[in-house]
Amino acid sequence: MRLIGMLDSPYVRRVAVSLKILELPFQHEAVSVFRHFAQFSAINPVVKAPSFVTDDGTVLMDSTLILLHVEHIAGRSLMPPGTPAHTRALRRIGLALAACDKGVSIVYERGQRPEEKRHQPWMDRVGGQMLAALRDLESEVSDGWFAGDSVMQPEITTAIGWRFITQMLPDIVPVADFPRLAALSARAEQTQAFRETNFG
Ligand SMILES: N[C@@H](CCC(=O)N[C@@H](CS)C(=O)NCC(=O)O)C(=O)O
Repeated sequence: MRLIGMLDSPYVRRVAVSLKILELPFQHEAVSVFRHFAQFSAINPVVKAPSFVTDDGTVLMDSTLILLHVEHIAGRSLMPPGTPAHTRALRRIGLALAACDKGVSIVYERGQRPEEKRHQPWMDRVGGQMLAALRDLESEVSDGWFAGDSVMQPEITTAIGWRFITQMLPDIVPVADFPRLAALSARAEQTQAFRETNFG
């Protein structure tokens, strides 16, 4: 199994960390959607990170779909059992992914669009959506992990999203307003799976 994409992508990193936690061996290829476009295109012409090449050579994309596949292979889920816990987990992952999507949009606006073509009201709107997702997520975090003792997909995606957003957009996020997210992220980053799949 091959995981294609840079670990500064929160989507690539959530798959990498999940694979480590599920103890599934994989080959990581740090190919950038921008700097290595031609190399990426040769693997997946759609150039979406993460791309994931299965053992039979099928190219999957979208981190959530890739996670469904790897959990299927592992015969183990990183989602909590029981409908109420599962529903809460989906809500938290949804918030974390929405925050990442908005963060990525801003990073691309800043990195790809010439300054004179940027539309500040749009940037403000996207930034507001990102902060709204983070605020709702902050209100869901208690001390420690979301629930129980183990790192599951809600913690993985939340911690990775927080690290990505605060690293890439420090001017937009008032970090002091999110002490629980900061604590969850710090705790997650100390675990072996996170240390082995370092941001960047
Ligand atoms: N919903 C997708 C989002 C993936 C995504 O947007 N990845 C970015 C890298 S962070 C990408 O592929 N960018 C290149 C592009 O969209 O052209 C997922 O969860 O995998």
